[in-house]
Amino acid sequence: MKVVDLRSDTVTLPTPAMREAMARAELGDDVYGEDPTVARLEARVAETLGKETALFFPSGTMANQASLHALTRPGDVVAAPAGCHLLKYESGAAAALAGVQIRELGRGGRFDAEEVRAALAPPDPHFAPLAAVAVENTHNDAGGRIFPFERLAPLADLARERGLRLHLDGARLWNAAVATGVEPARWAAPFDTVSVCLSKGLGAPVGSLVATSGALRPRLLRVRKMLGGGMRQAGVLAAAGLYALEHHVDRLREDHANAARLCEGLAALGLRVEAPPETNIVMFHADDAAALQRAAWARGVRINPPSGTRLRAVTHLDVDRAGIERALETHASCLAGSRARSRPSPS
Ligand code: TLP
Repeated sequence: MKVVDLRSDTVTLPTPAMREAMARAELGDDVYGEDPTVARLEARVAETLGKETALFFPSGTMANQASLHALTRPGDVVAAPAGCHLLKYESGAAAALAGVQIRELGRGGRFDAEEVRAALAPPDPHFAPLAAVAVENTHNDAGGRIFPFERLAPLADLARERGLRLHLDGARLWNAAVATGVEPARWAAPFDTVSVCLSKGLGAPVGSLVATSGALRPRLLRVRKMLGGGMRQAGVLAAAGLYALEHHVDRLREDHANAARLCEGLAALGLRVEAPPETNIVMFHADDAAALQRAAWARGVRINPPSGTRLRAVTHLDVDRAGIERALETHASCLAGSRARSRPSPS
């Protein structure tokens, strides 16, 4: 039985053509700056995001944390959307490594310049200064929600006025770009650092980049080395990323269509879906979420382990429309089974 794995878009396996590109990659030692394939990937991502340079990292977490490190000093405050990956899913790294405090703003992945202004501390030694603002686009915990494009210009104005640095966690920026038709470079423009992932919807096995200015590159390079992220013949991985950028960006719209179908089907089964997905993540609720997740798993359909009644399903390259239909049939039969069991037996 083929497993339908909807836990995350991180679970994709490299396709045969991607493996082929990896096998053929020209290599060198990237800590010496000598891997030509890494150099090509960095140049390609810098150009796509409209930045002077980009730096290859082993993970999105390291890319985010190195960016925070480069933009702040210990004791600073970073404003970021409530439920942001930086705070919720990076194991306390912002506090432990950059030594910053994260102040959560807004709801559902969104906030605006006025909320940032209200978070500015008066120039008084009692208060930690707000040094940077982070946006997450798309926002994972808010169900792949897209940050409103029109809120970026006021944020950039405020950042200029108050000397704030701006970081974008763009792990799924490609999804936002495909869903809105707004080019990645336009999304990236106001930010000092932009982290993007190759190992989510794009289907590469490993890899993230931080796109930034030439001035910030040496600092990021040093932090990457401190964190143990200097990789040697990393061109083998960069080749997968180059392949993914060439072949797997436009198809993200299929994942978005599959997420919409999944949402509609789950709602038809009587499950509460939080909102119609804007990209590839569906957040939904079941009374006994843990039991539903376990029962579906036993039938070969995997969704993320629940938090309370909340469940997450993410569509991606390795699940086609037939897989989505199977996930829906499986959920229907699991729910029918649990309803039958909870019916009082005739005495
Ligand atoms: N997200 C993972 C888990 O860590 C929750 C997932 O399955 O969605 N930024 C965002 C917005 C992310 O969603 C993730 C991964 C990262 C950064 C970190 O990327 P990695 O896993 O490469 O460290």
